[in-house]
Amino acid sequence: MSMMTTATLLSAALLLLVPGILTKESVETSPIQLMIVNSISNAPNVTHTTEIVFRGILLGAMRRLQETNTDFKFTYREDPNYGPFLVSVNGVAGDDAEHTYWELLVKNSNGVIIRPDVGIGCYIPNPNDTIILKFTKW
Ligand code: B12
Repeated sequence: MSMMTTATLLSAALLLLVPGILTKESVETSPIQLMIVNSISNAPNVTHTTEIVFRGILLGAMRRLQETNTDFKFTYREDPNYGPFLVSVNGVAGDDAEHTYWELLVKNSNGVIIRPDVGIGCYIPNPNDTIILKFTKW
């Protein structure tokens, strides 16, 4: 087979593959839980299920949940160095004067709770993680 024919065949094969890789239908999602805890008011915890794409960031899963569930709303502000800082969940906002904030914790599928060392824009949940957004004091 000539070099030319091989190159033509390869490009044809690529053209066939690329749309399959890029279409939205091929994006697989995994479930994660999002638990909202208010350790200050002691309001009952609320847990939602949402979806994460492969290696997707937590902020993406939170946006997906906000779009589909009217019981979940959040706001964030953009920090020049660290990116999105979670300011409020369902109207409850952290306040510097009162030393309150939304802490980000993660309970993995083995039940171990960690405190990620990055925020909602950088954290990449694992499938079946429970993300805990905990209103607390610093
Ligand atoms: C104090 C502090 C906090 C305080 C800030 C309160 C306040 N108003 O002062 C509180 C307790 C709220 C906090 C929270 C968190 N923090 Co903090 N925090 C710090 C710390 C120790 C000092 C920041 C500071 O005062 N700098 C000096 C001032 C003058 O500069 P500044 O730019 O104005 O500082 C602001 C930002 O740093 C911002 N900020 C603080 N933490 C975070 C985290 C994220 C993700 C963002 C976007 C912004 C942000 O708040 C500061 C005051 O407005 C730094 C570590 C360090 N030594 O720098 C970590 C640090 C910035 N925090 C960090 C983290 C991970 C968090 C949390 C995500 C922890 C968690 N798992 O919950 C949460 C944020 C959750 C959310 N709601 O989005 C990481 C960020 C790393 C990264 N690349 O994302 C750092 C670097 C520590 C670390 N683990 O390495 N934090």
